[in-house]
Order: sequence, then C-alpha cells, then structure tokens
Amino acid sequence: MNREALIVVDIQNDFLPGGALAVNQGDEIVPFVNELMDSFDLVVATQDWHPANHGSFAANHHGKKPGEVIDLNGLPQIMWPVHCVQGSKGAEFASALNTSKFKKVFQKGTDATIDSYSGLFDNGKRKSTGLGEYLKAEGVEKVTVVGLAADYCVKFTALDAKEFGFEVVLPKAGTMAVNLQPDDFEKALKEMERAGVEVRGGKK
Ligand code: VGL
Ligand code: ZN
Repeated sequence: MNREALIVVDIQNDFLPGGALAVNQGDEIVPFVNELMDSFDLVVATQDWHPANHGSFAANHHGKKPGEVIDLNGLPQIMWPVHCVQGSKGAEFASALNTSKFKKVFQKGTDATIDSYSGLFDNGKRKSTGLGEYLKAEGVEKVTVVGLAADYCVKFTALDAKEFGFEVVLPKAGTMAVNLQPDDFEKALKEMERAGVEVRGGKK
C-alpha cells in the first residue's frame, strides 16, 4: 500500500486575522485547503490546545512580553500571547474550514510545561502525539502538510514527518507565516527544502 495523507496544521481562529496570535492573511489559505482535501482519502488535523497556565504564554511569566525568549524547563521558549486555550473560541477550527473531512484530530501543547510546535512530537521530543504512528499504521508513505503557521507549527510538523520517514510535500499556497522577522517565511521554506521537503508552487 502506498498511501498519501494530508495533514492540516492548526487552522484555528486564534491564528486568523483578528485572533490572539494572528497570522497575516492566514484566512486566505482556507479555500485552497478545502479544495485540496477533496483529492485526499485520508485527512488528519492538528489543533493547538493549551491549558490556561501554559508555559509558552507571556502572561504566565512575571514581566515577560510576547516575542521575548525564556528558558522553559531547559528549552528556549518564545513568549506568545495567550492563544488556543482549551475550549475557547480561539482554539476552534476556522468556521470556513471543512472539518468534516478530518478523520482524526491530534491535539498538542496540552502539557503546560513544554510547548509543541510539531504535530508529531513536543519541542523536546519527549512525547509523541501519536500522529506519526497513526499514519504509519494506516499505510501512509507520503504526506502533504498545509496550515498555520509556516515558520512554526507547519515547519516543525514537516521536518518531523520527514524524520519519521515520510515523503513530505509542502504546497506554498497552503500556508502563511507569523513572520516575527520579515524573512522568516523564506527561511522556513529553505530549512524545509534542505531537509528534503518538497516545497511546491508559487504564491498563488
Ligand atoms: C503556533 C506559535 C505558538 C503555530 C502555535 O501553530 O504555528 N505558533 N503556538
Ligand atoms: Zn501554541
């Protein structure tokens, strides 16, 4: 069996314009992703799903502001605004996203003590979400990764999927970046390409 799967990363309200950790034009990928889902018989999603006391939130560290970097239990951690809190509106999938195609949703960032950008493992590779193992068990060999954000969760999901042994495709029209620095999107694309991820297409 040589199966392909689509991994839809974190297309949640908080990452859309108006959200707590808004990705510029993040909403513009949704029609592309909805259409792409039709050409896959296996679609899975990841959902950033933090407890309110999560260690990645600047608000949980006295005097820290979003964008600063701290040491969180031995790992460098960017301070983020409070986002994707479990059960909140911001943590819900974008209303325009066709979630009926999702065979399974893998939640991540649920442990307050460690962040999880990748949909497969936390940032310390301490725990698996089960996504890689699930896809392997389904006979998947090749994955396409889309979603938000290109410079964090999409990048680390693509890199971990590659390392897990999948062929990985990233269509540029299916992602947008946070761009804390203006060239973070380009840097992320180069880093993925260097790791053997097939970056496809122009910017629509
Ligand atoms: C993400 C920062 C913090 C993402 C999640 O989905 O790219 N970025 N949490
Ligand atoms: Zn997060």
